[in-house]
Amino acid sequence: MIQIDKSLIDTLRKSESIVFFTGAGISSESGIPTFRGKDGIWNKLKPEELANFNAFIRNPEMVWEWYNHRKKIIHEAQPNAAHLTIAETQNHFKNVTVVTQNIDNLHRRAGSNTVFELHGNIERNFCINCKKYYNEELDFSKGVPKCECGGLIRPDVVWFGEYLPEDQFLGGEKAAISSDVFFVVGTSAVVYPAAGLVYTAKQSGATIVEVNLEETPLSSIADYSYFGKAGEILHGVLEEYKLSLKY
Ligand code: BJW
Ligand code: ZN
Repeated sequence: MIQIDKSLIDTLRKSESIVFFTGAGISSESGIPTFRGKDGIWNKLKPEELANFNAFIRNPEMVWEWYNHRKKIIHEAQPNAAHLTIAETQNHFKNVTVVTQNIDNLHRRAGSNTVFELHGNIERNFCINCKKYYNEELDFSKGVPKCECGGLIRPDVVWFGEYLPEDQFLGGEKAAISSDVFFVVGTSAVVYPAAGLVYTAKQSGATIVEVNLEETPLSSIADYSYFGKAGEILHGVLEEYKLSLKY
């Protein structure tokens, strides 16, 4: 059991606005593979071959195969202790915002109310030609599904070289600027502009708390770093916080 610093609990007791900035590591305890690191899917598959628009145009079947495989895993997954603890913090703080790079919907399924999704959502799809949304189950029986206009349908996720959805990024940035405590959970923090929000929060005066299995490029700017499983550490922080309220 990791010791949570008393000074962090004191800071939390004075805090109104908490942000949880999350990445693939938070969902790994739900059985969803991460991208990088020891068990990352990109040890086997190269990101540039799959997570970009040119790859999709070159080989839409292969890219869809990858997303359908992940969709199946995501549908079978359940929110874990980390997602549930984050949702529970809503009972204790005035403003709790989740800013996630994940496309798996698990924060909402866990009960988090304010969630900004920086890299899209695997539940949605749209036509690359006319941008019409297709959020119902797609039919792959005749190959890659097409829009009524003839355009290919793609998942509504953000690939390399693509802009992040502006409303989602601005929402995340606003939350970062006004946060008192900014948790960075389960992300390798190498993908931009998402990772830049941690610097935005730091420059705005937030206390940065990193939760990861290992060090990341952000560890040096974190005020607190806890190395271990997100579910256990976040649960530990909330329990210590609740305990402190009794005295
Ligand atoms: C645990 C754990 C447990 C595990 N408990 N922890 C050079 C410098 C700077 C930027 C660039 C550059 N060259 C290019 C760029 C831009 C590029 C970028 O950042 N590249 C870098 C990688 C070099 N960014 C972009 O292209 C972005 N767009 C953009 O910049 O637009 C402007 C623009 C427009 C036009 C032209 C040029 C620029 C878009 C980025 C989109 C990223 N998309 C993906 C795929 C999304 C869809 C999908 O899911 O399929 O998003 S890539 C992938 O990485 C995914 C993730 O959201 C993202 C981040 O990964 P994450 O979440 O951090 O996961 P991992 O696996 O990396 O880390 C997991 C961590 O968890 C590890 O640290 C583990 O230790 C930890 N862990 N178990 C706690 N139980
Ligand atoms: Zn269309």
